[in-house]
Amino acid sequence: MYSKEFPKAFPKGFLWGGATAANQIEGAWNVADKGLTTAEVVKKAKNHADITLSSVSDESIQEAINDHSTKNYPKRRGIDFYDHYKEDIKLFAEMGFKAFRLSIAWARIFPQGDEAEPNEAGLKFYDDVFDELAKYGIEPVVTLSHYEMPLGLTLKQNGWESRATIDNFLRFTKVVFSRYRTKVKYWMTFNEINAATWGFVGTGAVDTDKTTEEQLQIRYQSVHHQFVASALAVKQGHEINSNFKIGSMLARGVSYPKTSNPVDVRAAQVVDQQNLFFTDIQVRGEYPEYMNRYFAEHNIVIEMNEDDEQILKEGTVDYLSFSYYMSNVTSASGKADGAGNMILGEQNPYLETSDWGWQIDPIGLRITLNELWDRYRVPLFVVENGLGAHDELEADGHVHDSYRIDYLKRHIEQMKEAIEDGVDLMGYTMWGPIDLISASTSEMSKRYGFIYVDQDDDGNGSLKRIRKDSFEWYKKVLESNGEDL
Ligand code: BGP
Repeated sequence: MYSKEFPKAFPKGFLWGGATAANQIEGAWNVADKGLTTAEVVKKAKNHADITLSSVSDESIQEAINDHSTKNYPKRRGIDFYDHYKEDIKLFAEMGFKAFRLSIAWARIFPQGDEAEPNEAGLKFYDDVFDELAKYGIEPVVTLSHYEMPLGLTLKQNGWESRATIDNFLRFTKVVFSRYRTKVKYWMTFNEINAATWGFVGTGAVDTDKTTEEQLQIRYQSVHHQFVASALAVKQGHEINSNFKIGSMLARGVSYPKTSNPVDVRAAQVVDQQNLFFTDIQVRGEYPEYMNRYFAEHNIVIEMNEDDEQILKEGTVDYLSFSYYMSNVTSASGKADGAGNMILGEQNPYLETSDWGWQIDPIGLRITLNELWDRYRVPLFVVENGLGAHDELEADGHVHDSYRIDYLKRHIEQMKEAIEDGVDLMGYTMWGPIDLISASTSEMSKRYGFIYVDQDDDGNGSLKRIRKDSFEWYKKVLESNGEDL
């Protein structure tokens, strides 16, 4: 007879909380000697169709450098977390956060990316933030590079296209690992590392004047440099503090075939492999075979140093974190035009969509968790998930966001199912606990938060923080460790 117990609840110490990124919340873009970042030269766009993530050119960067407005470049103002962090962290503590994911803006520490000495004022800011979190027993979960790098490195060496950027990054990581050695335990290297295949936002490399084939070459070469940098950072971090937990971060969505026709099933498998390629390297420590054929068929040649393969083997991550917003549908004949999604995929007739057309699929999260656990057998961490919506501040002074509660509740239920399936899940930091600037469109009106921020798309508003209905709901969820949904 075979009968074993299985977990029936979220584990003790589960890292409940919320996630943000420096360039979407901090503001203070030119304060305390901070340098300009790649995120701060990407213009405001009204919707996804308006932007392709590779749309930055040499000319538009020059234009951005000369234009000091935060109206055209909202990521320069964020929600002014820089001056509101105490108030914001207090609100997170009130909800009972166990963890808060944030990123360090590399350009606060090395303004141009390659100075001889780090910028003390930048380091001090994060000291203050971590100390404030510690007051409430909230664990910081730190992303070392979240969709940005010092613009100086783009201007000088086209970002991650250059191998030299690995050394720049490792000097930055050494400084922050050492400085925050006792304040931060959980780290991750690159946010949504697969974003490198979308262009500038991930690579910091300008490639708009290139052919599609040349772009692929630049993007895969850039991400190879990130793989090496990530692996070396994992090793470096463990040498500085062997208790550090350093993870990878992937934008993940399960890929469904449009029909049971094997050609569709195969097409979905290819999309999946293109996605899992990144974690295959960061978790398993080597390039997967299926990419050799892909590279050959697209004339991509990855330049590697002799010891790169060894570095990748030795620098595998402690845990795998990922963002989950949606699933994808793929067919052999269809057009992956992004109809139902952020970047790719076709519409799924069984799913509802968000105000921005992202397909809502809680069961897909359970499937994803099971798949990732089966494939990798390392602890998993959901570090982004949430609903971007148009919220209304109503006459009674409140935001009644029952749709957000519904979205999060259904995803948390499926996480619990996955835990009962046997998945080792460390935590859940939903995306944007406080309203922030959208990564893709730079809108303020695409809101994810439990906390409303009084600011419009042009930057008008008092920046006042207001608790939404979901605030009280999440508090209850955390108090009950995920039991009371
Ligand atoms: C992820 C990014 C985040 C983020 C989120 C929501 O891809 O890691 O930075 O913002 O998506 O996307 P958006 O802001 O475009 O709604």
